[in-house]
Amino acid sequence: MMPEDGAGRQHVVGRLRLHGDERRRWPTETGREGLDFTINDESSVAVSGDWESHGDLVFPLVRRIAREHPSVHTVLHLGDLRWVPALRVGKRRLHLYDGFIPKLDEELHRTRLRLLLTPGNHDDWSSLQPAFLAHPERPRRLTPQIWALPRGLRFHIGGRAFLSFGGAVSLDADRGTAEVPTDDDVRRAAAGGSVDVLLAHEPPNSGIAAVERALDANQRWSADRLDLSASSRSRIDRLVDQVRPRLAFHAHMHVGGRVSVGDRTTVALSVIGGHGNTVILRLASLEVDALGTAENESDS
Ligand SMILES: [Mn+2]
Repeated sequence: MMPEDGAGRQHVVGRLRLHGDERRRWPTETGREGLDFTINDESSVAVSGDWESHGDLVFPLVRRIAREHPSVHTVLHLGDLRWVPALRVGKRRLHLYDGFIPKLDEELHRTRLRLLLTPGNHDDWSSLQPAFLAHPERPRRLTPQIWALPRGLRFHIGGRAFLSFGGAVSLDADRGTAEVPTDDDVRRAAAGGSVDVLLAHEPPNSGIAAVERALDANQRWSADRLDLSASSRSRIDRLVDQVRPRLAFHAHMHVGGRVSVGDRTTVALSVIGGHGNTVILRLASLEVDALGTAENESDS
């Protein structure tokens, strides 16, 4: 007899399969092609940093977003889900990290949330890069509820212009170049002009103290990796200078923080379990609230 969790997993994995037109479905309300992703006049979205496949912390968070912010339909995720496609072993599919991705998809399905991923260095670029090269103009649907956004993709939610710019230099190890944004990527991404919100995995050098402390406490990282990281961060600076976002979100450093210069704000999102992993972005005002802040509370 099949054990209960085995049966459950079979169900989850079965729902995960995408066929033909399902794979081509856009993250729009009708599923048709288009870069306005607004669902039912969305007024706010969740923005979240590194989840690192920690299901025990992530699944309660997903349920909390749905419970405390019922009008939110979208999680903008800034990378390092640790997304990796299923491995085929004979006729079976094996999902790494204790089935984190199928389980996450099931939680998102149950809570009626979709997740738009700005990939990090710990998402699988050996799969993402060829897909993005083939179709740089469109999101790649990874599961029924999860789409990955090509580097440089622009889209709209609730009347706001977003630019997704995924990837970053790994600090702990050399994982090749596919994860790293290039000068060409910056040029192409900037060509469309200014945006309201930049979504990046790699941080710009915005002066957030916690980010600078994380980089200064660098004994575990080699000088080579730190140099590559510095040049990658300066590319994000150039992108910010050119697209002039009112709000620039990033992840990757596993610390939270925020800095404002004039009317421009940079927000660093922490790793799951840290303070400030997830925030709520109100689209009309571009105000950023802590999770759990009542939706009308600061409307004065
Ligand atoms: Mn990262």
